[in-house]
Amino acid sequence: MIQAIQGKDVVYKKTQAVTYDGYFVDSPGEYLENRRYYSALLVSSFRCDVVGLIQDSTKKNSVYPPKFADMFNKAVVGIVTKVDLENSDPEKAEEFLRRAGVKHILRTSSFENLGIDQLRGYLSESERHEV
Ligand SMILES: Nc1nc2c(ncn2[C@@H]2O[C@H](COP(=O)(O)OP(=O)(O)OP(=O)(O)O)[C@@H](O)[C@H]2O)c(=O)[nH]1
Ligand SMILES: [Mg+2]
Repeated sequence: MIQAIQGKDVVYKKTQAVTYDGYFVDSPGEYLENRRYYSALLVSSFRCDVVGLIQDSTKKNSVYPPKFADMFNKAVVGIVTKVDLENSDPEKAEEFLRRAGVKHILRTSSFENLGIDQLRGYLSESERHEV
């Protein structure tokens, strides 16, 4: 996703730790799976303008607990991914994100370049977004 937003070639690279790429801070998905790591996510987001919560639209479940978004006390955007796949269920993905307290949600595919311009546009206006 970060590669696609920056117009780079999309190549698979597992996020092993909290990393930086341009204006982006990336965190391993595992940090969401264990509540002990929530504090690491909070600290990592401290100087960010926007937090993006990613929801894979092919998944039957979600790692986000109710109102997870409120923890950050800043603008949060919900990013539904992999809408290019046949088994994609964007409605369900949006439901998970809304339950997590996300109000603004975009449907995307990094592979097919869907929703990426909209996401880039949202992020470039991020200073004007309300919490
Ligand atoms: N079909 C499809 N597959 C995608 C898309 N974006 C990513 N993938 C694939 O999904 C898998 C996981 O993608 P990542 O972007 O690494 O996911 P992540 O959430 O960063 O995962 P971690 O780094 O492990 O936390 C990889 O095999 C990607 O190639 C997409 O838009 N469409
Ligand atoms: Mg990653």
